[in-house]
Amino acid sequence: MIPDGSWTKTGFHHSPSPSVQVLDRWRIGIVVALWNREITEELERGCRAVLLERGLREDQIETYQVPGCFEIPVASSWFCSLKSPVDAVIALGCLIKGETPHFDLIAEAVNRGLMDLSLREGRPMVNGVLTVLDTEQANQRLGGAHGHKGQEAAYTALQMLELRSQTLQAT
Ligand code: DLZ
Repeated sequence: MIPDGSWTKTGFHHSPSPSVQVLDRWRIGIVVALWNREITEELERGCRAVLLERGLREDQIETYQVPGCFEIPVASSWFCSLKSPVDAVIALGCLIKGETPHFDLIAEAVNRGLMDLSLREGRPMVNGVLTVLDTEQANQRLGGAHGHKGQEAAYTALQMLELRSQTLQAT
């Protein structure tokens, strides 16, 4: 079930229907990493379900699949350099901590990459990458005790696009 917006431990998740501007004009790119695929497929499913349920059309949402989280920032940048760039990107992936420093290095690279891109492009890059110790922690974030991070990423993108509409009207 898709919850309405609410305050949770992790922040506010927006529920009001998006404005006409958002529904008519904005396009959203989803970049989903295929590493830990069962988990990331569910992140994407929940994310798309919220976007469609809130009124976006299928043609306003495009997905790029990448091998792993490390590839997310560059694929996100490709969304920004399209002839008709997307207005926000939602990054979905799952990093599971192993016994090497890989986890921290990739998590740091993805965070930094998305933030740099977001500031450079002036577009939201929503970070829906799970960083967990094991699959149980991941499942708790796919509709378990810690909500559904794919759905939350969708709400975050809609909330940022709504804010962007307002700031453009004010200038
Ligand atoms: C190499 C690697 C490892 C160890 N773990 C993960 C992971 O938990 N989640 C994920 O999305 N990707 C992982 N990768 C793959 C890297 O993100 C990347 O795809 C490769 O290093 C190739 O650049």
